[in-house]
Amino acid sequence: MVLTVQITAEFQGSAQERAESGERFYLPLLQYGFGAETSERRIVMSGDEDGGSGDDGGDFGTGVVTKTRTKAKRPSMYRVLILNDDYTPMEFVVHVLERFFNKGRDEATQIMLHVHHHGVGECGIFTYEVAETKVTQVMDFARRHQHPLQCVMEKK
Ligand code: TYC
Repeated sequence: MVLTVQITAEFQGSAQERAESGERFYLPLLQYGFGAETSERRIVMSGDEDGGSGDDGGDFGTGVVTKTRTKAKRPSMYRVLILNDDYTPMEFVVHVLERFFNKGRDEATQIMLHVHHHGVGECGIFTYEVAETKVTQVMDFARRHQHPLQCVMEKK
């Protein structure tokens, strides 16, 4: 059976809002993705070309299909911070910043000195799972080396 699908389109919102929303509308064999010019409110399907005398028993197959909207949300971001203490060697902190946060020696040294003078400093900003992994890695590494270095995360 051949289905002719006619889309009656109407859309509210700017092109940017539409693109950012990740709007997608699926029909069998048809997909309207980002930036598509149409977003349906109502679908009219006219039935098989032979006028309805086929397998559908004369039903022309007119129907309304409801829309599936996929909202693409940006993930929340988390700051990973290290805290100052009186015992962890400066060189160890620089090494942590190089090893777990991919800092070069100069930037790692600047961050370490910032923490040393101000009490807290930012190692990087990550999604929840990545931030959690970094915190765990740093805390494990510090404990294994018997340093009291503390690493925490906070929502941005
Ligand atoms: N204050 C520590 C010292 O004087 C150095 C240090 C810097 C420790 C940064 C922790 O996150 C830290 N040895």
